[in-house]
Amino acid sequence: TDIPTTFPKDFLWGGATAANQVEGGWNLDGKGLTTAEVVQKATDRLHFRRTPVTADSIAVAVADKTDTLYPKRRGIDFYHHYQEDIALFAEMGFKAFRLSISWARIFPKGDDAEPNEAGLRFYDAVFAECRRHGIEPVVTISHFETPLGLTLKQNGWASRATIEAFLRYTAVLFNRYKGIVKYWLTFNEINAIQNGTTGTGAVDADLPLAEKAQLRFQALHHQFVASARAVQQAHAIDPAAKVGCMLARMQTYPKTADPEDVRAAQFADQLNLFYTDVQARGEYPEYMNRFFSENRVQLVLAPDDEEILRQGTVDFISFSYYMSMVASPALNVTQFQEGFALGEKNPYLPASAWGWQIDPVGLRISLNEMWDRYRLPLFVVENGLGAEDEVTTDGKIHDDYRIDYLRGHIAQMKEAIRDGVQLMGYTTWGPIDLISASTSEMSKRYGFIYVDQDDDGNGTLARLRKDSFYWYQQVIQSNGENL
Ligand code: P53
Repeated sequence: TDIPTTFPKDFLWGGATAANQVEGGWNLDGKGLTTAEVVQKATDRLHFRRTPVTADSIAVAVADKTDTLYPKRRGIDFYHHYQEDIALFAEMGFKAFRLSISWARIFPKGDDAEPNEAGLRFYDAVFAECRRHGIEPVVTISHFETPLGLTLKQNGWASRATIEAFLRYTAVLFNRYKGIVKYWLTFNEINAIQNGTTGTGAVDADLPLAEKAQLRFQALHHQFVASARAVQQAHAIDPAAKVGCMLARMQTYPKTADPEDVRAAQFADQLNLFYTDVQARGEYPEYMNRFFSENRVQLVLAPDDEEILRQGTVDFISFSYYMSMVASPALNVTQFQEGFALGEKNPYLPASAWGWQIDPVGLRISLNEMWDRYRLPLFVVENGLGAEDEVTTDGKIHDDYRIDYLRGHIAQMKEAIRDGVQLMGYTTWGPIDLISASTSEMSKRYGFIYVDQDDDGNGTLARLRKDSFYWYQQVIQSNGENL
């Protein structure tokens, strides 16, 4: 049999962004507010978790018409720079551009009677620009951008009614972009329900701990059902469409060879992979029944839900990969009440300035594990290094640290392909500098393209090519041979 030795010819090289981190234009052309735009920027960069959202903080945010405390309102003004930015992606040779649609541009309150034509026209123009450059759009339908209207009206995904609102939104997208968008992702990092409002669009910061898990898993269940129905809807509207799920993969290692530590790591991996188990295999895995019962989570299921989950499994599996984790035997349900955590230090790995442990081999391990478990095509839709960059006096950015990070991960993807893993593509996170999701910083930069803007929103917004720009260009040009 043939053992592949390299990246497939049609490999989707590119980059990935999200509307709320790049677009700006937060109140233009009829767009409504999203939950992303009411989260205040973090005060501590190593504070991995977002500033909590409460009913009071939302009221303050809604009354505030500026972007001072809310950098996601300004993004990098992709709303007005998309032609220039997509042209730069094309110059690097991108085959794919992953972006999200902001639901509140299309349905400003989330469940309006009619879609907002001006919002749709923006994405028409973005997709036309991609097509002009031969770039395949990969579209995330919901990337931490629940319309605030749904939060205020029904506490977002905590309510089952949000499923219907979502399906009206997806029907508009699938009909309008039939033949234009082939690859869709339903929910970005669906396991971000662990981060509360960001993932669920529900306000739960003031709830007692025990009630948080209940709310978040119920919200998640509604997302699972919505996602499964969207898969079926997409296939009915456009038989050529491919719909994937998306997980923040947290590859976890045991701290020592002590079987208790090994079991702790296995458990942590189960709690991470369970989301994809549901979306790819069409049912909740048995181990979650024990977890739910031990943590007094009681899911409310409608009569058809299990059948919907079985019928609406995904066509491919996408995930983000930034780092690996070390399991602590103390891991329990509090992980789901307090949000993503960096966990214990791995003495064998370096970490970024934000404490994210850099582990290229972990990507090969994850790819193998996920391929073995699901036998579905995989797509790495986020990977990258957040770092502060320095512009030299001659306008250059020498980001060799970023090149090293990406080179290591691409080399390990190649190993995984040689191991037999089916890999569709690789879109790096933030091909252009953007606002960070967790801390809302501009100075946490991921891009091949530098954007002249600081954490307070000062700057010309000029776009500059970093050293990594030219490096990635030749990686794509050589189809991953020339690293
Ligand atoms: P930032 C944590 C762990 C892994 C992925 O994150 C994460 C996060 C943050 O919630 O999110 C994804 O900008 C997410 C992107 C985000 C990117 O990783 O906090 O899908 O929206 O920007 C990087 O450095």
